[in-house]
Amino acid sequence: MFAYIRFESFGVLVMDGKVDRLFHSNLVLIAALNEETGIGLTISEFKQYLPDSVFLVVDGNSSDNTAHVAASLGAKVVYQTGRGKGNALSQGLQHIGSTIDYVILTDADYTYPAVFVPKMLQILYDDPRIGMVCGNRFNSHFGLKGMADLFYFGNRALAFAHNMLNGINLRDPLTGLRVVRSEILKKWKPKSESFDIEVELNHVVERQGYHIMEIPISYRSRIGEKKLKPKHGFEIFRRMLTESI
Ligand SMILES: Nc1nc2c(ncn2[C@@H]2O[C@H](COP(=O)(O)OP(=O)(O)OP(=O)(O)O)[C@@H](O)[C@H]2O)c(=O)[nH]1
Ligand SMILES: [Mg+2]
Repeated sequence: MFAYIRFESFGVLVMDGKVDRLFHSNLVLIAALNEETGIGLTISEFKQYLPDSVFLVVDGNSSDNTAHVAASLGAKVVYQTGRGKGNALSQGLQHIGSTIDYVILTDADYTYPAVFVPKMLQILYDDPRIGMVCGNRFNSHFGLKGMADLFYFGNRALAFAHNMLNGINLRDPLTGLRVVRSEILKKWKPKSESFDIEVELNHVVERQGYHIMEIPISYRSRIGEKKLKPKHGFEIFRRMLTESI
């Protein structure tokens, strides 16, 4: 049935490279605004690798079928009361159940391949000093074809500013694929309402005394309309400044 089955010392079952829950439980948290074309592919793919996880979609009152598609695939859907990606994730954090050990953050646009998540979880199981594992899109292992030039250069400039201002040295500080210990998130009340949420999260993890680790990932072109606009770069930069004070 399975090509190989291996028991880790602390009770995690790895089957064909998929991490299955015995003693650990995961929540996949997705902010989604008008993502009816990407949300189904995203949830289906993550379910292949994390069959026992709880899926929570915070829908930004989409005018399309996003919520319906997510619910039809078994995700719990909550409707956002505010606006912005950060606001949506903040609302989602309030739904982390007491049994959840790890929270997986990803986008609803099918950009982040789920295949990397079991390895990211494994890193957290293995090293209690690491609080968050991030998927690094800017690496030599995988060609980065999924990002338009303007956003590539914007990302690189903001990564440089992040590392200079905040002393947190990350190749991809704005990545949307993250696996985080739930105890970190349960103590966090985000200030960020928008796309600055990732910058704030990097600081929260470090301030709580944990390290952040990055692993190389591949990145696909998004399905559906992009919500991030060049103007959001200023919000992200402002958050870097306020977090560095
Ligand atoms: N609930 C909610 N989700 C949002 C909002 N704005 C963006 N999102 C979601 O946040 C995620 C990230 O937005 P994206 O447009 O993918 O931004 P990005 O990942 O920086 O850019 P690309 O994926 O490269 O286009 C997506 O799943 C969006 O649907 C919002 O106001 N409310
Ligand atoms: Mg995206």
